Amino acid sequence: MRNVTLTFLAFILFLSIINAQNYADCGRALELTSKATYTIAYSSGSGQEANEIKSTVCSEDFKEQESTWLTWTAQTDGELTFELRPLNADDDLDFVVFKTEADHPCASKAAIRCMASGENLYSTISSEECIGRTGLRSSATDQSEKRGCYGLDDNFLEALQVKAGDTYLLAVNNHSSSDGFTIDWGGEALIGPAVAHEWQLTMAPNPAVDRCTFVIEAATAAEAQLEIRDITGNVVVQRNLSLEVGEQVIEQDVSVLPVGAYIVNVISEVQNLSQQLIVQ
Ligand SMILES: [Ca+2]
Ligand SMILES: [Ca+2]
Ligand SMILES: [Ca+2]
Repeated sequence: MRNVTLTFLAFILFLSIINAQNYADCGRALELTSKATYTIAYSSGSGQEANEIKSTVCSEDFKEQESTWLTWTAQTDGELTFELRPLNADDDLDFVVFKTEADHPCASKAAIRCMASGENLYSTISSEECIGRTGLRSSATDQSEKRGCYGLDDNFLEALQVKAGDTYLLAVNNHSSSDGFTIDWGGEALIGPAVAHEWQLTMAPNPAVDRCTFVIEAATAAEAQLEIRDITGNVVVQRNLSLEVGEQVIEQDVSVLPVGAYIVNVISEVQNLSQQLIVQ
């Protein structure tokens, strides 16, 4: 039994640790499909394309060094942060985050975060803050840190505010060793394949007595109007809605409506939805 357990544990370890030498080029970036913790175990060199990061806002000469390229697409809107933890705790990692287009990512990438801080060479000023763990976090307000470790440098940059469907690239360099790193995630946004939304209106309970819950599934964000009409076509309830992509729940008091059949309409420039509601 012990052997079976050890074999199983070894298999799990094999699954979660990824050899990075295949991911040293933008065109072969490792696609991350969830906010799981990934360990990129080893990286050597800069791949077949040796200078893909090029000059960015935080360094005139940001060359690839033991580089690893990762990519992901945001699944939902919101804040997204990550922390890179070098497997050698005191390694000096640098990174650049690019926003890009999914259909030609390497040609269209634009740097939006750039981290180059690290050791102060030939200086007695402490560089403790600028080696080891690095990444993006909610409390940071800067979008780049230059080489060395000066002023308010703390190895962390401002969080991303992502939109569903946006694609990102992350290039990570290791200036100290060819050992890898672990990436952990934070923020409420999800990453992974796009979730398909369709327009839909459901309501419960139906028949309703006092209250009815409308659930609207929207494929795009839209300003909309919810109206309830009686069987003669008179509007008896009218409400303005700001629909977001996805499911939203709207509570409606129907206790003042006379018993009978009604039509519930959700009207927007994009889509109209309609259902019959019975009030008892
Ligand atoms: Ca490369
Ligand atoms: Ca660094
Ligand atoms: Ca900072």
